[in-house]
Amino acid sequence: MEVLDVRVAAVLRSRLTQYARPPYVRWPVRMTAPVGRVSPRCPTATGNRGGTVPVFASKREETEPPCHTENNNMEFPLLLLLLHHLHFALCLFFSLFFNATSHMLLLKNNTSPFPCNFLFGTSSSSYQFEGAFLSDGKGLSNWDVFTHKPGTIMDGSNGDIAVDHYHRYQVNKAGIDYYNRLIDALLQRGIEPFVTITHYDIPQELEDRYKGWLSPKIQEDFKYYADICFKNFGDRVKYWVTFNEPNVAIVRGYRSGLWPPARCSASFGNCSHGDSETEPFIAASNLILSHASVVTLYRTKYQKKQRGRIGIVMNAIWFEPLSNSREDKLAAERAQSFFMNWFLDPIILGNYPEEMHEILGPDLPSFSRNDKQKLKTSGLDFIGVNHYTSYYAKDCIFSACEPGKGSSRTEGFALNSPQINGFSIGQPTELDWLYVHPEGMEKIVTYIKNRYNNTPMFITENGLGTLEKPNPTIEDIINDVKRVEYLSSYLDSLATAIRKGANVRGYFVWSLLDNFEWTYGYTIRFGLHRVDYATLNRTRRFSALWYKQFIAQHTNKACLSSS
Ligand code: PNW
Repeated sequence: MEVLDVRVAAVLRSRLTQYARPPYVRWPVRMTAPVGRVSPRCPTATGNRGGTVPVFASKREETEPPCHTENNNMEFPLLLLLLHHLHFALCLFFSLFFNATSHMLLLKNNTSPFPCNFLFGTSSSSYQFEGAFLSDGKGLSNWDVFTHKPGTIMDGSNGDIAVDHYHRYQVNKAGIDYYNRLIDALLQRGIEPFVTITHYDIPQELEDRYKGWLSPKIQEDFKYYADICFKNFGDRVKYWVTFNEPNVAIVRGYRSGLWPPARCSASFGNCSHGDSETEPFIAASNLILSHASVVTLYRTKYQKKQRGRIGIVMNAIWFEPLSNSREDKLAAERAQSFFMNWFLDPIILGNYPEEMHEILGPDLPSFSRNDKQKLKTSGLDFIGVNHYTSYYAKDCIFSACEPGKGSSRTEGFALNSPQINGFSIGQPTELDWLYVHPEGMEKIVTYIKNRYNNTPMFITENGLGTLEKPNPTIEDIINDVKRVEYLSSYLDSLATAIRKGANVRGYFVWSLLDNFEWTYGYTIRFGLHRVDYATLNRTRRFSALWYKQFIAQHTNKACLSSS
């Protein structure tokens, strides 16, 4: 009998008040650490099936004997379900489904398309998981302040407690201790921490003092904070991410104003301050240069000794032209340039996309010679890709578009939306921005491969958010077949891109647990494990078992076939 467990994601955060850069900058500092490295060649039973934090298959090195049969993998989940839930009919359904889906994607000779040492994992973020918002001297973040304002979050909630990870994961001492213990515990279990230095939230004090990302001063503070992270954790952390989805944070913070610091102009949203036409580009420029400063710092002071890699994570939507017309194809290109390439081009290629220069003119801040030099020598080691959905893109230069979302100059005059003129890019879900379009995974990965010279990629997030019925039964809670279908179809599409040569090194599901879904509060659930918010108890969903099984099959096959 075998157990192969998924892997845990962990959220890391340092509570660094005591290290504050003078006079008293407080990065509450959220570091997200997804991922587990799972490369069990021949997993054995661990007996660990419960608890709040799942613990998993350890890293097994190439010296381990090869696994015998794949059939063994089926016994444990089936038995576990039978014993634990006594829902016999349900279990039978699950086990049949397991058998049917977890063998998917194996190639004819029974090998997996995912290369040896491919990392499978799940992801999470500190604000969404940790809670403990005033513990251990942590300062307020811009998200703490934002969520406490009435009317900002759908269900009136906030991340004060979130899923209580800060307390539930281990003894609650000061922040650095917390992360040290967490990192050590992950490594002991063969799980590779993948640490995001900033996942949206920044100290409110920096907003108050100099308007956060609108000021170039933030570069020094961000560098100071990152230095503390490298110094304290870099001996064990080998994958660093400077920012999570700066494209989403900046668009929502400075164009639509839906997220902190809630700045926009009147035609873009309902804000008391801001300028949607110019501020997003100023904020992005300071953020790009902050990334470059921190990468330079890592390269010059730490990388040689610590031997880690550093990258950035982008939200990556695949933009499909609405029609075959040349205009719509160019519009899809522009939509991509104004969303993702806006950040990746300067970091990897040294300047903003040409279309941005043409359309924005002087509203696009230019990089000084010094900045360009810094960008050129820093770059990145990998691109993190958060991919969930695809949108249609339609031209608004040569044809008329309704004014409003998507069609503005700030988005390159490319109307982009999952539904245009009654055409829907895929199956809608319970989230208004998420439509199921698995082909988008292959397309976006291939696009990034071609544009950025096949830089190594990690799929740092992919997953499905769902609503839960009031008073759910146990079956409602654990039977998340839709999530399994979503994940398996996107993995299938990813496998195609890898077979065709994309340099993808890992894939992490968003998310390990249900958690605080930003302006949706706790109403939307992305977890492989369900959280009961009254008790904070965790319950494993079907998708967690399915993913465990999937990882086992693919990890083992890949390594056997390449050895
Ligand atoms: C990501 N979109 O956000 C974030 O990194 C996570 O914190 C978040 O919980 C997760 O995805 C699920 O939403 C996104 O509009 C925000 O395409 C917006 C989009 C996608 C992802």
